[in-house]
Amino acid sequence: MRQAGRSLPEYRKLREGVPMLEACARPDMIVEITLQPVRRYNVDAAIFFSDIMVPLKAIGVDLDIKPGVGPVVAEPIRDLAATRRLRGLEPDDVPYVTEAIRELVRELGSRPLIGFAGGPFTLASYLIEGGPSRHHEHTKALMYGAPEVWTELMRRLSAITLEFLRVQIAAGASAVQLFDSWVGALSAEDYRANVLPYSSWIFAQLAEFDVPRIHFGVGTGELLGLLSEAGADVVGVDWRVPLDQAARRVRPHTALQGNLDPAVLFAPWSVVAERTDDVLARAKAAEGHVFNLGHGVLPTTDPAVLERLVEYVHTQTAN
Ligand code: 1CP
Repeated sequence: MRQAGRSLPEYRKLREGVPMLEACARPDMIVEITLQPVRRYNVDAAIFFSDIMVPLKAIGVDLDIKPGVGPVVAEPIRDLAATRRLRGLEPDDVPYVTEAIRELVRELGSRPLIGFAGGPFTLASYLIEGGPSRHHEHTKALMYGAPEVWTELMRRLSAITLEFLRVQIAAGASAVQLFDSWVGALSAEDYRANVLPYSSWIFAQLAEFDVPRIHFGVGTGELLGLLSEAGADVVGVDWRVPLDQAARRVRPHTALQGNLDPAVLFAPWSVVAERTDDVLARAKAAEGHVFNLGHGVLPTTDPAVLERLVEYVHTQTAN
């Protein structure tokens, strides 16, 4: 999840004076930051250090990732002309991704590396709104009011996302996650009509590779069935829906990922342990489970608690 390493002092030290997007374009930094949480927490998989905005920056979109804010786009995209200026992504646009992943695969040995990309709705929201948004009002205005622009934007973003994932798979990533983080802002009907066709296309194109595909969004209790219908092997669940209920909402043979509330890590350890037991117990109803938080690690989380959590999950799940 985003910011897994940000709670670490060694991460903050390494990032001192290096802007986020610069760190994402330097293979040495990508490798080191990806490995930091693996070393510290002994997690079973590494998540590639990058950001969902990296491929958009790589094709020339004028954007920055501002500390304490997130992605900010200089000229929001709201018409057909601006949409048509979004060109396709080529592997040569992101040579640092290929280089870093090859090196990481060597360093990680048998431990899997999870690659990722942003989902089309979430990327569209940043481009249309110009930055993080609570209500996604400009995005919805365009989706409802200018369907030809929406379609063109979703097509182009889906192609960019697919290529970004392909580059990561080609370099050796062993699983991929599509973060359509903000689709929970949509009703099931709007999701089905305006986003599902594009996510389905991305997952269908990925089927030719032998890598598990994970699909995640926040606040998607009402959309879990559709997120699995898009073609994912694993659906990520935030903390709002218990995993036994989530298991009934996804298609058969779909595994679940999640779903401890990241804020629970601030409660006394007895509560963390109890909630973790509850997640693990409910996950038995699912056809496969990847233990995780329900969203990103909060930056002020105590690394010692995360360390203890990973150890606890390992003990509780050891046969
Ligand atoms: O810890 C890691 O190494 C994980 C790598 C990672 C991932 C998987 C980062 C680094 N970003 C992401 C994905 C990402 N980026 C998502 C999808 C996952 C999620 O829902 O959390 C999203 C929505 C973004 C966009 C983004 N980038 C935001 C959110 C802004 C908002 O709208 O609320 C923010 C704050 C960023 C910056 C960012 N990306 C990653 C880090 C470590 C940071 C913090 C920047 C910094 O430390 O300077």
